[in-house]
Amino acid sequence: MKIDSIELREISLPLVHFFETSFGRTTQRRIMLVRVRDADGAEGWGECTAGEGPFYSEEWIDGAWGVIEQFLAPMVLGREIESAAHVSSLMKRVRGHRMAKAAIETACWDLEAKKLGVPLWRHLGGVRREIPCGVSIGIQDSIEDLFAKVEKELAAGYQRIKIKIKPGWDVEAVARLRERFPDIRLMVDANSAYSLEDAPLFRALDQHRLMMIEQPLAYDDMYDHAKLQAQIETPICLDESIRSSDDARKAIAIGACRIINLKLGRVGGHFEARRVERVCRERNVPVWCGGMLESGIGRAHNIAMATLEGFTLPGDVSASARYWEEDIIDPPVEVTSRGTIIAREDPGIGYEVKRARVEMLTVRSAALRA
Ligand code: OSB
Ligand code: MG
Repeated sequence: MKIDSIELREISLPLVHFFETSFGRTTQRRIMLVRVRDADGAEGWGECTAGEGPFYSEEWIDGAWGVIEQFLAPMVLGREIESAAHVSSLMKRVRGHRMAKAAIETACWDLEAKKLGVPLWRHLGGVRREIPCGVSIGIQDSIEDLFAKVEKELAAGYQRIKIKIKPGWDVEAVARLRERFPDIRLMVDANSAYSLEDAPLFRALDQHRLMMIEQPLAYDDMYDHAKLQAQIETPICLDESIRSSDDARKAIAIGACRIINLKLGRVGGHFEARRVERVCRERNVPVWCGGMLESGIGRAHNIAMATLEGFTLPGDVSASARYWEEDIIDPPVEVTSRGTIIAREDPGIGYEVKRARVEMLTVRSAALRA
């Protein structure tokens, strides 16, 4: 394939409910979409998962926009590319900026699958058409608000509940939740809000039969996570710390985690995500699909990835309606009463991009050509 044009768009999309983590509260998403086109006019869509600010990781929307315009797009445009699996290697000279790379790379996969007339999930080698889903519930203003949220999601059928924690909203919230819902599959995500000195707090969490504790320590750490894992029973799941299949291999080898949250943007796209999945599968380490408050385009890519064999635990991929009044894809992502999403058989990402809606939401755009 040969990419003739890369179109960037920023859309502005308000969340139905604010989402709060240990690193901040989001009410309005700024989302960068990428559309790639080849000489035949075929197109593919990707979404950049960089946030509004450099708080989850170093990447953020304006940084990603700049690095794509100045460096990444010129490395891909006009080049004869064997397949979507080769797109990452073209951008290798740029260090980091994985979410920016993934936005382009995943768009190329959508384009390739559409040209082949196959659904992206099958093209990636997915084996499971129906994927198990959980929800990620942000930090709430009160425990009553948290109970109400959890009740609503359980009623909708979701298979596991993840709550965000931070100092001051942790053991107590978990203990109260566990008391109220003794049998649910429950886990917590700290987004790096603690240090090894907080080991006693994590030992206290051990009593509450959590499925896992996600990213308790620093975003760029593995060593301290290994020390913490040795002191607690509950499996540690790494999110922020795993940026590549090499990271996954090393983290597993030193005992820094027993589960991995896999996010397409964080590892640079589908090619590297498949490698992470393989490293984990070969070592019997379960993976699950993380979320970044994506619009339908990013969500559709997540669904495709989550059909791979190693994705054995419920992910943070949930219905469009939990995030948006109206999504930018048709149909919106829906979840069955069993708490699953069924991957679609239409070519590529399998959902139609609502062009008029995207146009209406666009706050800036750029058209890059070879
Ligand atoms: O750490 O998993 C995370 C959202 C933004 C940034 C980081 C994270 C999250 C979530 C939300 O947990 C998952 C989702 O529902 O999209
Ligand atoms: Mg996380």
